[in-house]
Amino acid sequence: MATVEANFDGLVGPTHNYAGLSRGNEASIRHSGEQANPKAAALQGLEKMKALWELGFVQGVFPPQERPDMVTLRRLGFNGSDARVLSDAARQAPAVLAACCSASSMWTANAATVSPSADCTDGKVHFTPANLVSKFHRSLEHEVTGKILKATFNNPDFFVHHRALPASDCFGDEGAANHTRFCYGYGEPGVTLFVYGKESFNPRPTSRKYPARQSLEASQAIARSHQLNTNNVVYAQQNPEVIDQGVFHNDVIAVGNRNLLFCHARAFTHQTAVYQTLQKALGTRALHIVEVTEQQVSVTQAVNSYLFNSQLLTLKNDRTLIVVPSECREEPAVWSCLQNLLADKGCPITDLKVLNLRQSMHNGGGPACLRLRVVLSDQELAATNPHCLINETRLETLGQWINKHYRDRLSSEDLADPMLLNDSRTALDELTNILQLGSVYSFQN
Ligand code: SUG
Repeated sequence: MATVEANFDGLVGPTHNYAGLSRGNEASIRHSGEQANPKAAALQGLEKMKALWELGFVQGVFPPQERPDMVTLRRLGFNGSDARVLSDAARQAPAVLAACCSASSMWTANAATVSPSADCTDGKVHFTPANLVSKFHRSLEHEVTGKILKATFNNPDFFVHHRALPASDCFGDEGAANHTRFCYGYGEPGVTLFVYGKESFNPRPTSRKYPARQSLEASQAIARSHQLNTNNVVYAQQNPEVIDQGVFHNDVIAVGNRNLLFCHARAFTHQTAVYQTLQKALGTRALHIVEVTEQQVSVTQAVNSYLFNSQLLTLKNDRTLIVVPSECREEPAVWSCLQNLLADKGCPITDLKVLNLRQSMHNGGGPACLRLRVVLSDQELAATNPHCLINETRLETLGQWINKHYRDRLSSEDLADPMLLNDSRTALDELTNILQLGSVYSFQN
């Protein structure tokens, strides 16, 4: 029985814009107010899916959410026609309107935590949508995320869908961005590493300047409901100092694949102990650690380039590919670090792919943010909605769909345009047909 790691990438939504909504995420603040290009953003994301599919990986697609989020705007007291709701919100509460228009669901690493069947006592794949309570604009995602996950993995013989954790900061959950699974083969039981930024019920020193988003208690709750074996679960605290330097998720400073961990030397508190605990949990076979020191690449350079927000992928010939954003080429220390790793015969990272994801990067989302990893056996893959998987026809259809519906310019003044709402609904309605998801959006009911 073959088992693969499929990557489900978020399709960028038609309202992609730069609203500066994420304090603690340096790129989001730096590019706040700039004009965005939703069409280019969506095409860049599609190119990424194409590139990985062409390399032979199983590549899935995750649709965007309905934005502007009219249900939330009405819940917040705006009423009348849709046009009236939008214009009142733009006048009275532009920041609320911007939050309700964010295309942030594109970063599917934050959509959910997924545990493969090999790790769960009941032998099924478990999904928990992330509540994302740390940021208002992202807290609006989990309900529809849950619907999309159910429509994509729609077979109770193989898939278990949990509700998001309670919507409290005590259980702040940012999904797979703080979750890494180590294993030898994808189908074998693995070790789950949960990285948290704070302990809600046992406060210890945490970040000061920027909020820590993930709580230990959230990760523990997920480990319980996913029925993970406690011997195979490791919890590590993120270094609070790096959160204050813009590392708002662990995947901005560390990435793992199979028995390889690629990270910065300042990623975790008690970093050596974390390595030892992971190695112990993995048993007799070695955990490869590729650690980059502050002298080689500073945390600031890592945050600017998103070196660690890369994807590590096992190629068919068992070599390991690293997929990085083009910003890595522009930061000399990072580029030379990558060249040194590739030249080092003892380094498990052997191949490199550079992608242009500029539109997403300007909001703090690199290659790893854009994908949700779902490990699937061949039976589970066969039970997955096939219309959500990338193939040549789907790539062509989605490319045409983007070119037909997306604008190539979007600024904050455009968010109240009722035509943007209508165009987005038309596009999403068509998309649910392409992906055969049924009615997942409120405007469809
Ligand atoms: O949650 N940016 C996202 C970026 C998420 C990146 N994901 C991972 N690291 N896995 C965030 O901060 C910015 C939106 C704006 O400012 O318009 C935003 O939400």
